[in-house]
Amino acid sequence: MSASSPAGGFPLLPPGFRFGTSTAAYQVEGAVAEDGRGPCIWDTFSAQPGRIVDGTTGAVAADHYHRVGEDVALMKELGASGYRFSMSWSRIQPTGRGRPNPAGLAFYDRLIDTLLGNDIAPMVTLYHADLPQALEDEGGWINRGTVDCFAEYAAIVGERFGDRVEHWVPVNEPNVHTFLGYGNGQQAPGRTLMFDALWAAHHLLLAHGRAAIELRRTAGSADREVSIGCANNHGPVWPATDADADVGASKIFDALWNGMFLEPMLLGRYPADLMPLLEGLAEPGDMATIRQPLDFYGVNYYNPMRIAAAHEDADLPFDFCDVLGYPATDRGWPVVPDALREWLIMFRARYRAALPPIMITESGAAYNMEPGPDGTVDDQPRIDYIDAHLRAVGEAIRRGVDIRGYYCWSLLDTFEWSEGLSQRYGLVHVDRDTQERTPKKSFQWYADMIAAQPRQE
Ligand code: BGP
Repeated sequence: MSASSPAGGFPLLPPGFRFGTSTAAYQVEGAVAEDGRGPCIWDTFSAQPGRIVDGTTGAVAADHYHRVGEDVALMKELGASGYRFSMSWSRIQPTGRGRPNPAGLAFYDRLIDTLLGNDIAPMVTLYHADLPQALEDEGGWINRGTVDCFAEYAAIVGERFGDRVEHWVPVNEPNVHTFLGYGNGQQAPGRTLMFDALWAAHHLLLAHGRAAIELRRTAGSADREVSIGCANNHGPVWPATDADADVGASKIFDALWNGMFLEPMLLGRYPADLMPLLEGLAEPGDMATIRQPLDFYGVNYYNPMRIAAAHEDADLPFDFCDVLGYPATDRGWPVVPDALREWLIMFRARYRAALPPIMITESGAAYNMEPGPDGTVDDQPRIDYIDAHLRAVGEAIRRGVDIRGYYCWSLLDTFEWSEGLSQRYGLVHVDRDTQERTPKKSFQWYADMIAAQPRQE
């Protein structure tokens, strides 16, 4: 099987650039009721009829919990030097507070040690959308007390794994979690608070800051490097037309989606345009807590968004429009690699001195090919997607943006949140019945591409 690169040759990135893959606990682990793990909001949400398009849950997902050895062997075969995964908070603290569960800690010991034994650097996300249900029952991220629990969890994890883990991400995509989890209810915990969800945004940002402090205290030491970043979902926001109303609506949406999360982390303040909406969220000292030194800035990029002004009686001031004129993934998202390049260049131009080196902490596409008669999975569109996005990253680097790595979403076909098992993002195909792993054509391409990179002197 030949894995061809569309533009001929492979995209080449600077020596030392890190290639990895990315997953999240609830999306791959399964084993939701094993070894003392407590329930999380996704267990509850996915069990409710009508929440998940195909009626599935993450109860088994990709069964990664039982297949760590096999999955790390696949990463090794890929030649990846990094793996970004998340820890399940409710595996470590079943109710989100108190004494840690030894079996939960032992699972991550095993995963981390297996990675290190194969020269793969772990990047650990502490929280990827899976709040312990017991904390949701007390108000979840709307409740400021959840932040204190998160700081305690971060200290447990930092103390236990800090001797082996260098790269840390406290919170994955606080914007997605706020707006889809607490704003419109499309994801767990399924609450529809509209603008009141902004409390969740503030508390997730505070959780990022408090955890960063705890990780530096527990995981870092005089003879130990610790590298703390973030993984924020970003994408350019385009106005649907150049009419003033659409341009205005797209600016508000851009501030909410992009600015509201990056400006507190980088500058210690919310975007001025949003201040009327955010009045009263921050207590004294909060913004300084949120603005912790970052060793890298993680960008999760999928696609640009197109926004129009909503009609007057709508709940929100903006409407989401299709981005037309581009190919789409099987998930329906437009494929626009140039938008990644442009966003990265704009990002650097706007925040220059405040911006640490960038990591692409997620990038990938859903294409749902199944194995053909000869058993191979021909997912050439995923190759084209990754190839083009890596070239976009390379061009941004040549234009002066400091980007150090790319973590493809995802290693495996995952439980894809409200899409359930219906969307496949993996470089490796997972049979939903047998859990058999079949590396796709894109896996071979990613491996060949990594092998073709210039070596560091
Ligand atoms: C990101 C999440 C991932 C993954 C990915 C694909 O927002 O961090 O967990 O789900 O999106 O998502 P989508 O299918 O919505 O593009």
